Amino acid sequence: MTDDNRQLAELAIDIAREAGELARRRRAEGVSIAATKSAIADIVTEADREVEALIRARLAAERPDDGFVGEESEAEVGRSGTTWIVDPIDGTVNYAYGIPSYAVSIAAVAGEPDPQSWVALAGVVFSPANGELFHAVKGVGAWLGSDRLAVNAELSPAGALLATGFGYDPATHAGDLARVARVMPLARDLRRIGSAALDLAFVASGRLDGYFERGLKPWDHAAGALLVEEAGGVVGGLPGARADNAMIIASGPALFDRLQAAAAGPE
Ligand code: LIP
Repeated sequence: MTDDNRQLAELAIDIAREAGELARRRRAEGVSIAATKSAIADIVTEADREVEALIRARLAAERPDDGFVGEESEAEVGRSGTTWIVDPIDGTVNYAYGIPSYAVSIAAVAGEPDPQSWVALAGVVFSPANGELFHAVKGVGAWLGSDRLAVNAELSPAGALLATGFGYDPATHAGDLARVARVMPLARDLRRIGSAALDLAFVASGRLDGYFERGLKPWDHAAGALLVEEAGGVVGGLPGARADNAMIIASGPALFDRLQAAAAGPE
């Protein structure tokens, strides 16, 4: 099984590099907004759609029996028991504004493509703007390039360096800000990077002590969550739940319970 997971990761790495180069090239040529989705701020660019089409075509050619769940196209049920969970450009608003913090996120999961039940087997988060490629293989480990990753096991006396995000719907912002106020006593500072996939990759690599956010979609966190877990971290949702749209919490073991309690808030 581990060799199979390694092969899934190698395929995802190859596809992520090709997809990321397309995204970077399109960004340099100029980006156009194709449509808005859940809210006026929830945009999709022509590049999002083109990059997802490339990823989907490569996976269909290499693994025709697998399922596919992507941010920008219809889901497809597979016959193999493996499903690919894809965000072609995570950090779309950054990408549209020319902020170089966006990533191609590709994960392979076993079982139903449901964050409450899937088993992540392999995950890749690729940052085309600086060429950093993070990947994880279930039961083997997580890497940035060829460097093994580990979450921060110890916290600074100054507090935790945390990251979060805010929803596209302005009606959710008051609740998100109240959550930040509850969490800040744990923090030395807060970052809002604008890509959940990069937030999770940075927790896995020790660049952040923890990350929390409400409102993510499965493709935002599928690959990054495996990076954190394979780097010795803990990923969860609200107390008693796995990471999902309601909440994701990711950190080293020493911080997780306190961060989850603060982010979840009063019962
Ligand atoms: C984004 C996430 C980010 C979140 C944004 C958005 P997208 O995903 O990566 O963490 O704060 O609201 O969901 O839309 O760029 O794929």
